[in-house]
Amino acid sequence: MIGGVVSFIGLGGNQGDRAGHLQAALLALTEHPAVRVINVSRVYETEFLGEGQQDAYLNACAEVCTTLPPLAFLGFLQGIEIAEGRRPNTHLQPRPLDLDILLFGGFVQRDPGLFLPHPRMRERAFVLVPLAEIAGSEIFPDSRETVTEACAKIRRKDGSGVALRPEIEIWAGP
Ligand code: PH2
Ligand code: MG
Ligand code: MG
Repeated sequence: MIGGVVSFIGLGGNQGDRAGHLQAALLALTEHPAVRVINVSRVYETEFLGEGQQDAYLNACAEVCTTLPPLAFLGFLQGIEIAEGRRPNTHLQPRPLDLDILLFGGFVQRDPGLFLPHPRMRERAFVLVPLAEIAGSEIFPDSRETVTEACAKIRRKDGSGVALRPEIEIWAGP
């Protein structure tokens, strides 16, 4: 694959074999001819953030390069979620796998089908902590702050509930 856009995605899940679903997602990404996985963060166990109570998530982030346009890339990610057993419309419910496009090149768009950068990522330590590992100096195209700066802010407000799980290893394949 020549050319393409660098994108960062958030991986998460809180149902079933959580590490197995993250691993399956990375292998599916690796196998797509128009996607190259460049880097993967370590895995964190994170307290559920949202209304009510849910089991803890595993979260990680990956840097990929793709020649797919953003909506086609999103469709591909949604296919992986479904292959891993996710039912449709389970946004606020427990799910085996959630794949979110966080950043897609320098794209800034408010399309309801795909907001870029991801609209809630700057409030979420479970996104920013793993992302800062692999993309600390990346600049948000809309606010001009770096991922490391955003991460430091959120850690001051709410650094709790995000625990590195170094024994859980996921890899992007050959
Ligand atoms: N995703 C959500 C809502 N809450 N909490 C954690 N810890 N990790 C997530 O990935 C997550 C969440 C919506 O996508
Ligand atoms: Mg999500
Ligand atoms: Mg999602």
